[in-house]
Amino acid sequence: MVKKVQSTCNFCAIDCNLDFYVEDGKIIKTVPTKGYPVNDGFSCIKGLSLSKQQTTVKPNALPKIRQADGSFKEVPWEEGFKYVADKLKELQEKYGRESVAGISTGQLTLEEFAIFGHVMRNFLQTNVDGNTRLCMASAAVAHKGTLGYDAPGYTLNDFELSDTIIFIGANPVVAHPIIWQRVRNNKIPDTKIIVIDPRKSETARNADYHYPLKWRSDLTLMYTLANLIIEKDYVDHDFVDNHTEGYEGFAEFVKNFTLERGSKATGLSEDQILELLELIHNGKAVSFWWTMGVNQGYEAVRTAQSIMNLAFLTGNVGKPGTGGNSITGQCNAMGSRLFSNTTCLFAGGDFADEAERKRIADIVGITPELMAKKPTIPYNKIIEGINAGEIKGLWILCTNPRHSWTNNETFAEAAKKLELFVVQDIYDTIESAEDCTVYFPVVPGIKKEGTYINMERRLSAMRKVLDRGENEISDYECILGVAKALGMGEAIAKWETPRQCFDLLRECSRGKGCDFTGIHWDDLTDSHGIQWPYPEGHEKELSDEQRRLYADGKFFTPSGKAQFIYEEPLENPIPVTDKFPLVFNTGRGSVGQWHTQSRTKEVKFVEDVSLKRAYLYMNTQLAKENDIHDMDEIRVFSSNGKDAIFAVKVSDNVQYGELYAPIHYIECNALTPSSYDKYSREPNYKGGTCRFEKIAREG
Ligand SMILES: Nc1nc2c(c(=O)[nH]1)N[C@H]1C(S)=C(S)[C@@H](COP(=O)(O)OP(=O)(O)OC[C@H]3O[C@@H](n4cnc5c(=O)[nH]c(N)nc54)[C@H](O)[C@@H]3O)O[C@H]1N2
Ligand SMILES: Nc1nc2c(c(=O)[nH]1)N[C@H]1C(S)=C(S)[C@@H](COP(=O)(O)OP(=O)(O)OC[C@H]3O[C@@H](n4cnc5c(=O)[nH]c(N)nc54)[C@H](O)[C@@H]3O)O[C@H]1N2
Ligand code: SF4
Ligand SMILES: [Mo]
Repeated sequence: MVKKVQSTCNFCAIDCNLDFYVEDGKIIKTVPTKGYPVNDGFSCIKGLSLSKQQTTVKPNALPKIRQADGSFKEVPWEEGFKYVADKLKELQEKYGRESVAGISTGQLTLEEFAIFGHVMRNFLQTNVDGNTRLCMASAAVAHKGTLGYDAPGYTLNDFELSDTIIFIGANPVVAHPIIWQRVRNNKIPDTKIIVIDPRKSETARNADYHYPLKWRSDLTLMYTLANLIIEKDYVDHDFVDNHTEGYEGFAEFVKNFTLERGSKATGLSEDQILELLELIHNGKAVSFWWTMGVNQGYEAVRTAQSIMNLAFLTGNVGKPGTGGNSITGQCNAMGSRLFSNTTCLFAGGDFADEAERKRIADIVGITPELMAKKPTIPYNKIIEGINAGEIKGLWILCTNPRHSWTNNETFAEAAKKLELFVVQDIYDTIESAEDCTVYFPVVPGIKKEGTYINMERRLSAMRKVLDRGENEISDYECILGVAKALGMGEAIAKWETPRQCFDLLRECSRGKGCDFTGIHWDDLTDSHGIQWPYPEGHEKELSDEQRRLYADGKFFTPSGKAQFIYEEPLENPIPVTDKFPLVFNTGRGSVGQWHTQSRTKEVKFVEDVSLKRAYLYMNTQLAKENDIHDMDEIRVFSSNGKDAIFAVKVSDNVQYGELYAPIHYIECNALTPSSYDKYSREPNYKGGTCRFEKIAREG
């Protein structure tokens, strides 16, 4: 008998739905779900190959504990839980509460990172940050300031309804193929696709206009455009007067951003900036979309806010095809921002708000004293804390920081210093597991269930496609096992299953921006997904399949108005110098490769076309001047003090002043800097500098 199970792809934040056909315990066919509002019968190669997870590389099903002689011993699950629970307690008793920490993720289910946040942040009263810090922290902080809540307002349909689509530091052709598909579905005559990216990315190559600005000059560009919009009176005064605050100060502030200054800072000609200005002015439905080219910078929060400012100025908010919009990275980064109990209480509340703490404590079944009292220390402080000998225990799940962390050798050093280092992953071959003291093997998404929230706030269901084998457990069960071994008792009594956990989170959302009290677990099975907000009692009026926020011009701030937030651009903390004359730009390399490649390595047709070694792109002219040919090797020296060897791909798609290294090779983050946005603490991943030496060819 063939059965069909609809589930959610757990790679990127589109959250495509797929129909898996299963026979005799095997997936025989995977078909993108027809009629699903997100991906309607399409998907990318990664979703189609989900059936490959753990087929060629599979850890044994039992946990492993490192022994005194360095070898691993497999133990029954109960013993693994007890070992980790005892060790966590022992370290806390010996070195203090915050001597243990966790690193969570935006790629697990809502329920999984919620229970992890509950155990670690509430019961153990310590720090847990997530890999979402590496990705969406800047957008989240920007949203909170400007909109009053971390609530991107758009729906994916807006790509089809916008006549002027502006991508800023975003490369959806590679990173979000379904977005590109939606752009191509756009039937509005003469739609303009505009890309602002120093690199002639795959998206820039397919766009109508490409503005190859200098790295990290976006903030000055946005302020210059704002100044011109105001000077020429292209302002939507009705929107600005009724729905925003801070316009006067902003208008005064941007006066200094003359066309001349903008041109000098960005390297774009004055004519190019004026052309862009007119494109924005002439568009009837203008949408701005930013991703990591903005979020991963040293003034990322302000840059993100400067993009939203342009949308407010021109009244491109809340209407079809408009918005200053943040594109999300990982499948459930949106969920983790609200439900990981790291930077805010469940559903977005403030740790300092006593009434809200009490409300949440009652729902999740603990006393308010056992609720986390403050936001976590950020990711970099966790790694620095380990290296300083203050943090002795670390538990990471569904992330591979030895590879993905910025200046990643600092993580390698840290890993060696830990007395307890738990790695919970679907592969024991990942770089981060090399120095772990405990390895928890868990099943991949196709064998579990839970809830995802995509970039347009849509909840969708992950449902069990394949049954589990002997001893195989999910992340949820694994964390629950440790929770029980810790003696959490009553404090974990309401958390027995993902379904129960979903009910708790649903109740936490009541009255908050993300209110989804109208959504029950079963509503999501075989569904079209449901966007938040979806409060109980309003189901009928909200039933349409594409909803955007802010159509009423109301924001989540106390005054209900959006805020103009702005600040003088900072000096670049890592300027190019004579010693390090090139920018070290980094990002995605291909549609088929996912981050640290642990998962996509299993996909044969991705492996077949991917280079097996680290490489980077170099401009043709620069290569010529240095007598470098395609696939020659160079040693790159970074201003972070490290060096690494790469093969060169010669290309005019990168500027003369940059090297572009795909992140899928561990060498890339050997060279990225320990530099962060000061508000979000997100790494300035794309802002390193370097020089290189050619390695002599043999023969
Ligand atoms: N195939 C694939 N898809 C993915 C992922 C993957 O690993 N593989 N990862 C997912 C995740 S988690 C994320 S966060 C997204 C990321 O999605 P994107 O942000 O679209 O991808 P990136 O390649 O990181 O960066 C986008 C662009 O930023 C540009 N950039 C660099 N510096 C600047 C600058 O100063 N200004 C401007 N304007 N642009 C700049 C880079 O040249 C690059 O083209 O992709 C998601 N999708
Ligand atoms: N230089 C540079 N560095 C970057 C970036 C950049 O643009 N430039 N981008 C940053 C961004 S945006 C991101 S999001 C990060 C991503 O960085 P990571 O999160 O470290 O990368 P992944 O390879 O996605 O790691 C996910 C891990 O989860 C495991 N896994 C998969 N499914 C499951 C599961 O169900 N349960 C468990 N427990 N494990 C599972 C996988 O095997 C893998 O080891 O990288 C960041 N690093
Ligand atoms: S990776 Fe993203 S675009 Fe590709 S199938 Fe999965 S959710 Fe869809
Ligand atoms: Mo990301």
